[in-house]
Amino acid sequence: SMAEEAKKLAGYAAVDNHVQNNHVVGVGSGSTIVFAVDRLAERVRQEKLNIVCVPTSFQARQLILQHGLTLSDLDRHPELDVAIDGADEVDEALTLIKGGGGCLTQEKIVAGCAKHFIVIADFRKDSSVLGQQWRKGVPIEVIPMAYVPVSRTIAKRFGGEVVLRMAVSKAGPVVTDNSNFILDWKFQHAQNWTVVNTAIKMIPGVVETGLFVGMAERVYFGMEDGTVRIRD
Ligand code: DER
Repeated sequence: SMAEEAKKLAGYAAVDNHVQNNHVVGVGSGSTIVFAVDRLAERVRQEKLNIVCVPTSFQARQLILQHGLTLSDLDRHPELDVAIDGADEVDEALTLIKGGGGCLTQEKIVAGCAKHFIVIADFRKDSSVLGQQWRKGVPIEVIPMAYVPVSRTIAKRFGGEVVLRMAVSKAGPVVTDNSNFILDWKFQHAQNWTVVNTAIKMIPGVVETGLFVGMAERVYFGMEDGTVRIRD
């Protein structure tokens, strides 16, 4: 489909422009990153690159292993050369909503350990303000025993509606790679995301938010016309 082709364009551009020999590479989660990992494995084979990969989820770990790439971790490599990951939506200031796939916590940790955090996305994620196209709200990872008070506090302080993310192929709520729950905060209008992100993180029981503020260095958008648009 057009969106799949656009994901491939973005993934290839990011890997070709930012991964070099002897690099430690953070590998994101979701569907767009699959194209980036395909390209990474192709370049490793063709150019005999010596790189190691740090995953951001069980899914990313499987991708790394399935592609025969070298798996590593933050114990061995607490500082990465580059992290590449997708996003659910990007605004003009490069603030991201992430967590559509429920992997936001390890994604943010790995992104924060990288010298360069590079985002790859198809044209559907390219917004001027958050909420314009992504309608599922901001994912927030919470400690399970606290999800009700955290939900109430967010709704009371910031408005909108907060919903516990329920699993599709499992009875009950989604359980993250870190054994936590996910809340989706359907905000009503754009906010000062720096202030809101900090305020939500301070609520006891909140593990992490899907608001990536001031973290992305550059975003590669694959476009409908086969071009790649760069925002940085
Ligand atoms: O859940 C996540 O954080 C993913 O990285 C998401 O932001 C992008 O997933 P996609 O590439 O499948 O749209």
